[in-house]
Amino acid sequence: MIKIKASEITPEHLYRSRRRFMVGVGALAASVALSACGAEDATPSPTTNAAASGEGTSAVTPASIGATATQEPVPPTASIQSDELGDALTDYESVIGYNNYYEFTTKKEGAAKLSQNFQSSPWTVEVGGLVNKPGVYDIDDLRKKFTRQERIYRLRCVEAWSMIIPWTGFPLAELLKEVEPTSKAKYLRFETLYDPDSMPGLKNNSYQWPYIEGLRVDEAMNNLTLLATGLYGKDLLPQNGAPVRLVVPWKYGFKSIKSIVKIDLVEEMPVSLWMAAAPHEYGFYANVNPQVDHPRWSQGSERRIGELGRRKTLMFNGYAEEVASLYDGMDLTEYF
Ligand SMILES: Nc1nc2c(c(=O)[nH]1)N[C@H]1C(S)=C(S)[C@@H](COP(=O)(O)O)O[C@H]1N2
Ligand SMILES: [Mo]
Repeated sequence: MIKIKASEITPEHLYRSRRRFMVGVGALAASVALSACGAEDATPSPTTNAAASGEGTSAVTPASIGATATQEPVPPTASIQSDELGDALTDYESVIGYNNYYEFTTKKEGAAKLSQNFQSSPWTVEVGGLVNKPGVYDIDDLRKKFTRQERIYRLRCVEAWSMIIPWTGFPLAELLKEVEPTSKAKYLRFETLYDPDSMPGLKNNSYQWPYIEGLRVDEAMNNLTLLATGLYGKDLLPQNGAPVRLVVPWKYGFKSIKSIVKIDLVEEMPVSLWMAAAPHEYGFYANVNPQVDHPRWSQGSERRIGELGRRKTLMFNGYAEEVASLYDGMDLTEYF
């Protein structure tokens, strides 16, 4: 089937408008149906479906969000189906069916099935270290406390494939303001759940578990940096990092750590799982950069899931305007 570019069917002012903030009314069913329509034969087939989450898909009103806030705000109406550069959303089935989640498996089409009984509730996130107000947050309290927004972001995996995903979540900066990092805090260290009983991939001893990631405090404070609790207007499914994961759209996908149980403010640069596994291949920064190739492959282009052919990879994944100044004066070949 011939793919009609979203830019051809979406009014200029809509798809050109910068980031979209939404509060929670819209036509979920229409949006998902239309997106699924755009699915291509080349996309991998999912091994599970949304019904597995047990979440309803009915529209939520702003009032009901204020009341319980346990359900995701619904995604934008069917007229918004692209990111701010006009790229069409990746279809839902691919987003939930083609995943990297090594705690379950290294096979992208296997993560959905192997994680389908993963218990993401009850769940707490411990925030501590160099902060004035450490706390243990229940996931339901996080959802109530911080107004969730929709952010349509490009996800660029270091393996040179990419997707466009409509996340729901809140800026990490809001949580940081709450815990008040001290002046000594320079980095954040994130940790994924370590549960060998439910995560069969933890038997893979090529990696040092738990999965760890890190950000500099100023990167974490950037308005683009999101703690996501949903996508396509539904709660996250396990394979996408339920119940809460990081999304840092200008960095390679592996920085966007899933199923977070702990966030520590620290003085020293954390060593991530990938830095420990292959330090010459994966650095701390991992900013998307078409000029710095992976030792084993080019980062100059990427395969957008659902499309044939390749696209040019953009500096900072297209978010240079928002983030380039964070790295002023740094040699990005050295700090890769
Ligand atoms: N805990 C954990 N987080 C993780 C991973 C993982 O294996 N474990 N994979 C990363 C990689 S390599 C990518 S590309 C993204 C994929 O996110 P998605 O499956 O939701 O698209 O998650 C990242 N976060
Ligand atoms: Mo990735």
